[in-house]
Amino acid sequence: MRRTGIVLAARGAKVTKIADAAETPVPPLGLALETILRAAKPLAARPADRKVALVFTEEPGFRWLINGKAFGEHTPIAVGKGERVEFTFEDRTTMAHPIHLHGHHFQVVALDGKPLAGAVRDTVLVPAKGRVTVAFDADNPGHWAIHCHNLYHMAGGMMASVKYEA
Ligand SMILES: [Cu+2]
Repeated sequence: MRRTGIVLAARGAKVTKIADAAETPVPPLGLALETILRAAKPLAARPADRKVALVFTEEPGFRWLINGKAFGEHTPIAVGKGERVEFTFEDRTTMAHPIHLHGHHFQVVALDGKPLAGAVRDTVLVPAKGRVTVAFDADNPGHWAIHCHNLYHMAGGMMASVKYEA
C-alpha cells in the first residue's frame, strides 16, 4: 500500500527517507479514536431543543451536497438563541468529511447512533457511510458557516450556514 503524508520537524532535525510503501495496509481513518475520547469539560446535561439532520451526498460534476443542495442553494439552518441544538451528520458519500462549524464548539454525543459524552471540538471527521451527532448551545448569535474542511469539497458546494439573532 502506497503512503502519503507530511513530516513536521524542528529546524536542524534529521529527517530520514521514508519508504513509499507501508509495511502494513491500514483502512481509512474511522471513528475508533472518537469512541474513546471523553470531554474534559462536557456541555451541561440538557435535552436537545432542536435536532437537525444534515445528509451528505455527491453528484456527478464534483458536486458535494448538504441535504441535496450545494452552497448558494440553501436557506440557512434556523436555530433559536439559547437552544441546545443537535446536528446529525450522515455521510452517504464514498469519502470522509471533516465538518467544521464556525462560531461554536460542539460536543460529539453519538457515533453511528450510539450515545456517548465525547470530545468537545469545532471540527469532526464524518467517515464515509458514517453518522456523527454533535450538540452545541446556540449562544453566539450570527450567521455562521458550516462546511467540509476539505477545501476542494467546500469549493464543490459542501457548505451551508446556521443563522439566529440576538
Ligand atoms: Cu468533504
